[in-house]
Amino acid sequence: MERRNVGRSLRTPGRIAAASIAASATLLLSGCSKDTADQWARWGMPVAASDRAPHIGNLWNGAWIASMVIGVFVWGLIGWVIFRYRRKHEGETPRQNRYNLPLEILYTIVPVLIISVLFFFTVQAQDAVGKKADGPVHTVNVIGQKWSWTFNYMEDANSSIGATVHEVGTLEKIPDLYLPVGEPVRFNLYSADVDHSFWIPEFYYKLDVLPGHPNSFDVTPTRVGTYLGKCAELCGTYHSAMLFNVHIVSVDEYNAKIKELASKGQTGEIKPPSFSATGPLYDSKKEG
Ligand SMILES: [Cu+2]
Repeated sequence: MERRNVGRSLRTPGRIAAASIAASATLLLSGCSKDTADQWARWGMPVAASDRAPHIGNLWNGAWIASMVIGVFVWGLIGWVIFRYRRKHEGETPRQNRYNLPLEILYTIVPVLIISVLFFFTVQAQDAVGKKADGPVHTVNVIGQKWSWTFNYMEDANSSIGATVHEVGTLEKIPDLYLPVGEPVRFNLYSADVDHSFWIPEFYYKLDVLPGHPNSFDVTPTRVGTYLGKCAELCGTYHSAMLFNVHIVSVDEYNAKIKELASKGQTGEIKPPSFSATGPLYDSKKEG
């Protein structure tokens, strides 16, 4: 009689827990819009907007799937060992398995294999993302400055613009970056002061913006839309304000926008300061 009461009192909280888990899961799933569900399918990544993003996206998804498979396997083993080898009698100690050489070799080889596979795919993705486009059609020279961005559109050779045009962002007005859809763009990144990092989340890519050490990457925007670019390096007091709007537009719209900047008199290139005179740390001759 007493035993049955104990059983019942254990079962009831168990049922309540199961019911509340089911209820919260239903609530969570029913609250999911299609966008949220799609974002889950990308393991939290935004919708890609460049030709390079799928390489990172596949690496990201693959790494999550591999981690989950390994995780479920290890959790299963842990659970199995806990139940299978639990203490059945007072004072009993399970058989200990120390200095088991084959097991220890296995413990070493398996993680090395896992890391090697991840390393292989990481290097492959890195090479694909960092590959220079053959003959980029557009070049944008970017300057990161405390605490905004300057964009120079190097369009002298573009017959429908024929000039270099710039836009300087400030803390009061975040700048707009216009990019033509489907055409390769080369970004050259310069810093006017400290380390920044140029990041467009929809490109699945960011690159350091360093004083005295120009960086560069190529990308072809693939999806028309407006996105938010950011600085991804904690660079000082107003780091969080280092935002910029990214407008991926048709080639005609792009040309029109750049011409509009030119008509406002924003022609010529804004150059980053030279760091060669500020000491050995930023000696451009040494840094190449
Ligand atoms: Cu910054």
